[in-house]
Amino acid sequence: MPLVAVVMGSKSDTEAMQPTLDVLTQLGIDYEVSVISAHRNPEKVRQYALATRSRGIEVIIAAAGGAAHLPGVLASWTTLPVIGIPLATSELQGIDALYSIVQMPAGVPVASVAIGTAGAKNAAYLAAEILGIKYDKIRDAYEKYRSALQGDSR
Ligand code: RP5
Repeated sequence: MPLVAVVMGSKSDTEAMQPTLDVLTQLGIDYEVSVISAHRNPEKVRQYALATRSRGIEVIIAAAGGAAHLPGVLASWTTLPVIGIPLATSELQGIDALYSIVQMPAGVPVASVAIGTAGAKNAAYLAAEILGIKYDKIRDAYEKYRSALQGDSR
């Protein structure tokens, strides 16, 4: 059963999101992937978000470019943690998405990671940290990864 819901605003976001999926796979975290546009299909976003917890989802990773309202709208319909990834898909190269995601009004938080590949990977690592509180296997896998970083002399 998937623990992480990965949601993106457009099919065109797929390539940018691959690093997230790769890291989740490497850490042995089950996930599902959905493409739902917050502006083209807001009702679907609502229904999807409302059903996540009862389906066993524990963390939502939501990626969008441009005005990037998807993470915030998902967060408005659930109290599960939402991690937003600002994508560099517009003329503003993700600065717009970053500001949108990071500037949520008080009370409805969205955790924002960086623009680009580092952010896409970190969303998965952050999800692992959250899930690692409850799941020893995920914590072990993530801690192994972190230990390996110490020998990385780049
Ligand atoms: C956002 O706008 C999507 O996340 C994507 O990054 C960007 C362009 O997507 P389209 O709606 O043009 O497919 O909503």
